Amino acid sequence: MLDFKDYMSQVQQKNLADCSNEEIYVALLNYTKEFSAELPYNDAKKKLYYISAEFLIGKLLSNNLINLGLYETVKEELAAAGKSLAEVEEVELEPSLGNGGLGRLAACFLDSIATLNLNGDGVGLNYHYGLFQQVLKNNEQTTIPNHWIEEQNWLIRSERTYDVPFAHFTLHSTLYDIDVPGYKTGKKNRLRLFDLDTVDGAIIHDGIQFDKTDILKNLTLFLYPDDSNRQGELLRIFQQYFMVSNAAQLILDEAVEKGSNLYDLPDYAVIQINDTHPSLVIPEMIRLLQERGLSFTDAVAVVKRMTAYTNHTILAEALEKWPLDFLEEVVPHLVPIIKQLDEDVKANYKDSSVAIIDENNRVHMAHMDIHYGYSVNGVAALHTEILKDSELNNFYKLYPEKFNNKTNGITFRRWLMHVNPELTNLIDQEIGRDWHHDAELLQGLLNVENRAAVKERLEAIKRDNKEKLAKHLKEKQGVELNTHAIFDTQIKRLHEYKRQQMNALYVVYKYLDIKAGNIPARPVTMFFGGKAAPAYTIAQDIIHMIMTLSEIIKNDPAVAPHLQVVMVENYNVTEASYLIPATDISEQISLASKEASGTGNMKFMLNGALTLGTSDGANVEIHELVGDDNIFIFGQDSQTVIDLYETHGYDSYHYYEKEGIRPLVDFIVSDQMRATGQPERLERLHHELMNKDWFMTLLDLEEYIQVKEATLAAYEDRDSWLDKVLVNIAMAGFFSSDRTIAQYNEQVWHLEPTK
Ligand code: 26Q
Repeated sequence: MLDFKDYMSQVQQKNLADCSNEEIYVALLNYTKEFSAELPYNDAKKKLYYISAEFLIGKLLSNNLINLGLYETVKEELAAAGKSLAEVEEVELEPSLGNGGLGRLAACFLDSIATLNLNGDGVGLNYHYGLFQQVLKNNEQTTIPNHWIEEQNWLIRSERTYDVPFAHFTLHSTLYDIDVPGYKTGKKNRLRLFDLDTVDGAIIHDGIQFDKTDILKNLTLFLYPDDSNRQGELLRIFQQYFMVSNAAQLILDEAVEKGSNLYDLPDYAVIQINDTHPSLVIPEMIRLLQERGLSFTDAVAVVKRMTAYTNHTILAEALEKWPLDFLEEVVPHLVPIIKQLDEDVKANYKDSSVAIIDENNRVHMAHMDIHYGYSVNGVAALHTEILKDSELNNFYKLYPEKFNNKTNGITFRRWLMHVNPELTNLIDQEIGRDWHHDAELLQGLLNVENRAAVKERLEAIKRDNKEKLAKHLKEKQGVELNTHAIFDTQIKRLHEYKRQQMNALYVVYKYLDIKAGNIPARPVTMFFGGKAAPAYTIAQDIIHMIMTLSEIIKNDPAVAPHLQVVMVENYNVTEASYLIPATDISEQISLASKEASGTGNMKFMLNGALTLGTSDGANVEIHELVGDDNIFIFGQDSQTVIDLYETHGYDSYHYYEKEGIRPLVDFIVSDQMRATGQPERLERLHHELMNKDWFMTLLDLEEYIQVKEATLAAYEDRDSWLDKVLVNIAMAGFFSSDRTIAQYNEQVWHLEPTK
């Protein structure tokens, strides 16, 4: 294939220097697609189907160029023509086909599966609108639809179509593919997204409202925002069944094409169920196998040998339990199968806590996965232990052999090479390039000969990345940053358990402290970014508190030079790629036991930020890897928290009454806050913290403030801080998703790499 410059002149008949960034983007998109089209698929007898309601792939241009080995050349050719690849990238719309961690994990996994030459595709839905766009107005979040499919895009329409039967009609699907090239492997896999041709954006009104009942027009219209409000549940079931019925038919067809007689299907296919959203694939696969001649018993046995389930949360309210009535209304043909599976369970196990259908006729999707799959995994060591010891203990006692841990990971192609090219170059210069294929080799950074010079470079690179972020945020939302400040960042979905409200209470502390005359050694800039589910009122209130504080501080000349609070609008993968490389302190402050893993924590570590966090999720493993001196840990541990829940032993009012806490919490409803913000929102949040505080913010607040102050002080010892930074980068190799995927393959999937 031609190189890009020649492709432009010969195929597109254009001179690069005369093209707009838009024209270059479209040309590069097509060039990349054509280049990738020539690669063979990974091919082996057995294939993985990673079924997920979300794939938060983010912009694809640069990552595809990196994986195809074209990045450097294209960048240089553009530069020679006076163009910037970074500016061209900005033209691409981000496909935000995920809510947060779970969706982004699926995207990192696809990259690693392809890179390890494993035959595995992602299977999901082609949402026409990704997660809503967040617009910040009057210190509040408003939402607008997030269209990402432009006329020229990454989707490749395939010929494949399936009939998907619902209670009152049958739908015909269309399948789109997106190529997933491995990193310099010369081969590829696919992300396979099912869609419906009749979907119609014209039904959207008033922001992101639409008629929830018009299935033909809305089925794949929107990705669901992780929502505590349960309206639209029926549509969610329509989506899930459409996804898994298509997936199951695809799996059967591909296996039969390769010679499966269906009894041996597990030799041809393995299904990874990404949380419970695709769990209906179990009864659907049983149904289809029966249709193709297998007995119920044989079909169940086949399915049991080919499905594996990943749990991503222990929050009870997030575990899907569908009322049997709903399933009856949408997919009545699955109900007898689910009832039979439930009866079989009840015949074997008297313990009602492991039933599939409970006494309220709710179908517990996770229970079906555990009984009828062969593997159950958590996503970090602590999380898996909690599943085994508490949340799923009754299942662990039945099937100890099914439980295993797969600590999450991130793809270093996107989260280091793409977002931080300068750091990538430094590492290449110091230890060579072998770490590109074996991330543990980053540990070589611990023994570099010219340590002092490397630390100086690390400092300079961080400064450059702060400048890039400053330029970006200036253009995007008009804020001016002081790049000499310490950058402290908390970016993730808004959730009470993630405790953005605790960080906001620190802001109150710092504000009052500066007002009292304690001027910090160096200015601090605190970044927040995250979307709140539209129906999650308290999360909206927390955004409001943060933005109100930000405004008060900005307008206070005594404080503004020392403290800045920035709420980054519409936090997504693209924003993350600016924020993470520029950050000094990574805020990972969830209530211990509640954050299954976290993956942002890994991205920050890899980019030389130090973690300020609780002993939760993968923070525990980061702590073990870097040691006490290179991380800032605070707060009650998971066992204490679990005990507090069990004994109802937490009383927020008791903590509220403490001398150091009450003034901070009461500041939320102070005259100053009321004058700038909305009293209703502020009062609700104040009331919640004082009287309920389900995620125990006040329990850890005092220690958090103390340790955060110590972290800021530690920054002032530049020499020692940069040693810590170096250790963090060097030890981050464990968190490569290549390691995670290698473990899934060795212990769960058993795929033969193609050579
Ligand atoms: C469920 C029902 C109806 C509508 C939406 C949902 C829904 C959607 C998304 C429920 C959950 C999610 C997302 C969960 C998630 O992102 N979990 C995160 O997974 C990461 C990857 O394993 C972990 O690192 C995080 O700790 C975990 O919170």
